[in-house]
Amino acid sequence: MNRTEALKLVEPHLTEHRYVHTVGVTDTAVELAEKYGADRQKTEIAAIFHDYAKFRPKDEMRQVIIDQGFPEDLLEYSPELWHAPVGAYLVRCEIGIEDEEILNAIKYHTSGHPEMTLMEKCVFIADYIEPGRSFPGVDEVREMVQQDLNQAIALSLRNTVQFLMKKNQPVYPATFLTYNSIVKSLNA
Ligand code: DGI
Ligand code: FE
Ligand code: FE
Repeated sequence: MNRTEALKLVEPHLTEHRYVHTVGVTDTAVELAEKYGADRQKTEIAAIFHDYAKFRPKDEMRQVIIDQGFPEDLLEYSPELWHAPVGAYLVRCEIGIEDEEILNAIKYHTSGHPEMTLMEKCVFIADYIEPGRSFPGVDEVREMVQQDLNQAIALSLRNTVQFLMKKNQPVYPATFLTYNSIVKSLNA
């Protein structure tokens, strides 16, 4: 599947705004894959499908999480977290992508996880810094990603945790575990 074919498959599942975001994530992730040496084609496909399930009804996502045996603690946290694992599942069933690395990059694109591969990191941080994003702190992360991919991820996670805390929202434990793992590796 090439870029054009993949974009055609994802487009009907997204709003126009989210489609533009997806193209931004894809271009950014591919640039990072080339810079840091991740597989270009796989990174591109993962980025194109990363938000595939973003607009599925909550009830459908909840059911997939239960039926597929995904961690049920997800259901106690923001539904914003659900589209990542559910997306990986649906991309396998509906698009036929079987590559585990691609599916994992989709599955973990929101919280990350403590042992992210290079490709997962490229998709994760591209989602945060693509050109359409304009929240406080994003430029600092854009600059950092040119120097050090892990530092950039640590910064983005710090921002996300602070953002959630300021809004009095709970933080999903995997987000903390990802943050801890990256910060420990920086200090090692
Ligand atoms: O799907 P996108 O908007 O492109 O980006 P995303 O998949 O990173 O989702 C971001 C949303 O998820 C944002 O509303 C904050 C929320 N989120 C991210 N990490 C956590 C979280 N919500 C909770 N409750 N806990 C988290 O750890
Ligand atoms: Fe997302
Ligand atoms: Fe996204």
